[in-house]
Amino acid sequence: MTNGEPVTAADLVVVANRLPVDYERRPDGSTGWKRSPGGLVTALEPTLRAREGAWVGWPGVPDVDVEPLVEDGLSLYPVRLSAQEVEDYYEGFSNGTLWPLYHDVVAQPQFHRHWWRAYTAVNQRFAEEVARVAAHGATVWVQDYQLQLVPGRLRELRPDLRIGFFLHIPFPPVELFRQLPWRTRIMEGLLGADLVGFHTDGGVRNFHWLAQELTGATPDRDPEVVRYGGRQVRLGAFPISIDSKQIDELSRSEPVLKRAAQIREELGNPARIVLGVDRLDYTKGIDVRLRAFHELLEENRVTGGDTSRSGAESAIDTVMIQLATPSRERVEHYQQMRDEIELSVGRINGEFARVGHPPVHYLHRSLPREELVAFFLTADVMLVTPLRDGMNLVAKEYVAARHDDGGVLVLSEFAGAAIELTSALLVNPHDTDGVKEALFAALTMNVDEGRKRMRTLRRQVLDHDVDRWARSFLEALGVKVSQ
Ligand code: ADQ
Repeated sequence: MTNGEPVTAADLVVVANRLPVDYERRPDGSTGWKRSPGGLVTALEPTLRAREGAWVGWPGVPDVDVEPLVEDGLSLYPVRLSAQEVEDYYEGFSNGTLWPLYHDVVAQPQFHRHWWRAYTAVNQRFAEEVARVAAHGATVWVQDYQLQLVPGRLRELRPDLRIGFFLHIPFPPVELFRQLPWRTRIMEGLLGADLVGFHTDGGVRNFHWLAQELTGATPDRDPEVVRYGGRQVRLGAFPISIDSKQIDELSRSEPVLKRAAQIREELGNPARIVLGVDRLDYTKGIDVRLRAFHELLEENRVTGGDTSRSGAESAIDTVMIQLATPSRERVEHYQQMRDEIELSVGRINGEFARVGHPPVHYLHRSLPREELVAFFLTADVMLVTPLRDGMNLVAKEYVAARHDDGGVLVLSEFAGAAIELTSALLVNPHDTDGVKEALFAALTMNVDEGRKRMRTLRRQVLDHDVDRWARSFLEALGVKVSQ
């Protein structure tokens, strides 16, 4: 997989917490690289190749020194993190402070000075690595909340660079951001960029106000620009998307179609299948949808296999599937949440299962792409109920997979995706009755109405793919993007 020499003066540098490959120590003692292809790398690959690009990031394993490498034509520059830094910078400040704070404090953020110190040290290291590999006048695109100090540090080290920053999670309301003891330092870090991008206009507005309030930045005649340090910093909303065409094509392929039918059969051909797919995270509202489903079972409006229950004669035979990718398993809050979800699943199945027919199927693992698309294709209702989400790609993936115009999407109004996917059934995830009624409405929706809604959703998702997202960001940054 590895070939050629890494570029030494890259014209375009992407910086992210993780490289698009993971370093692996195999059981036999050998080491190697495993690709973890995400939407970002797929979207950026052609541009990175065309411009002699490089990617700077952590290889996913602490305390290893790895040389720069070339992977499928991309130059990769690993940044070393110690085990202590992973604990303090990544699990601590990034995921224990910023993640809950930026997601409307749905969990309590913790403020620890030693976490902050690790965050600044690691951001400094990332900035230094970029400063080493970027050619004179190069463009640098910094990704996400783990690296908010990189633009500012990089500008000090390399004023010749053109710097963009994109935040993949929500940028919080003013009152919440102001809780952060290091709020001014973070704002100054971000203002080191020439362009700061968010998923939504709400993020742009919050940032615009805070920049003035905390750093003395001044507004410009252009409402999407602030002036800071004698420079103009452009702000903008760039809603991220997916490789829609790839998912659409996959969903039409023979093996996926077959597998979709097979899944339904394995579930005992229920009248309706409800699906949830998430990284196991407390922001995703998995508990919300389990509660709504549980109440529908209790009210005999749906039945999960036990048709002999008295009062359930006219209930809709429904199975719920929850697929959850393991995530941040060393963080205590995540362990607790996993226990709570598994308790709820056990309770629902204990009350409503018939032998061999549990109403909730729960898989705590990551699935291959083809398998995931087969699940999307067989699900009559997709439940996406985060309490807060920057965008939520799962909602868009479900839509892209429904080439048959079938299926109904129930979507939280607190996901960034709700701004574009207005033909979904939008719900407030804090309102259990509202989620329950929307789920029931989705289960009983008239076929024509469902298809009409799905067609509208598909037009949006197929027209606005991840390639268009990357292109529009880079163009706003002033980069000429290759066709
Ligand atoms: P995430 O919080 O990780 O992303 P999301 O946008 O939904 O959330 O992306 C999750 C990805 O993981 C999807 O591509 C999904 O298919 C995949 N996935 C989830 N469960 C899976 C399973 N069991 N098996 C296989 N794959 C699974 C962050 C922000 C989001 C923002 C993205 C992109 O939190 O708000 O949309 O970045 O900017």
